[in-house]
Amino acid sequence: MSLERYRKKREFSKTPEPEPKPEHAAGKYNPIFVVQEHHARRLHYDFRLEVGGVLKSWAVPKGVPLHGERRLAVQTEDHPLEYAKFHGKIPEGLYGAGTVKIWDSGKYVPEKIKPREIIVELRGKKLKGKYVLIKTKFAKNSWLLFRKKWEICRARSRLCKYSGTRTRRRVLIVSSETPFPNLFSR
Ligand SMILES: [Mn+2]
Repeated sequence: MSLERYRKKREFSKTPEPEPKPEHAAGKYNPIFVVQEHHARRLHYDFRLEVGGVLKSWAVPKGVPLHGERRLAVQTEDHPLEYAKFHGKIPEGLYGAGTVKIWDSGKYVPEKIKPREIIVELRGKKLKGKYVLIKTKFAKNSWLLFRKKWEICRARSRLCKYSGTRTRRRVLIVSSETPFPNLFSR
């Protein structure tokens, strides 16, 4: 994975964004994730996951969902790990001009990291639980991002006994959101 595209788009003498360091060894610790609220020409949320020494990145126009919504996520260029701490103002006229705030961050536990499908358990302050990213066929770089509820439900089978009808099942899943908000927190 290369940071070439990240470098090409930026002039590090002008932007406050970090210049990538030469290399990062992939550690054994749990990798990090970050969601940056980016008030660019259009507000969007940049969702980034540490994979192989870089931050794999997606722009999510509506933000990372806390519940069951499926959101469009457009993959963007890999970013350096240092970017996870970046917040500030990218000056007018530069690529990505606008304010960047850290919306959430933390560690994650990778469950599946494939070229077209990613499943991770996020351990952020706001985002907790399993999330899925699936590459779509609609357009280049377009993915779907959503919270994986079924797994959580199965893990708590006591709460997931259902009559077998779709409706009942849905009701139980929704109601299972609140009883154990700390399921994935440390
Ligand atoms: Mn952005």
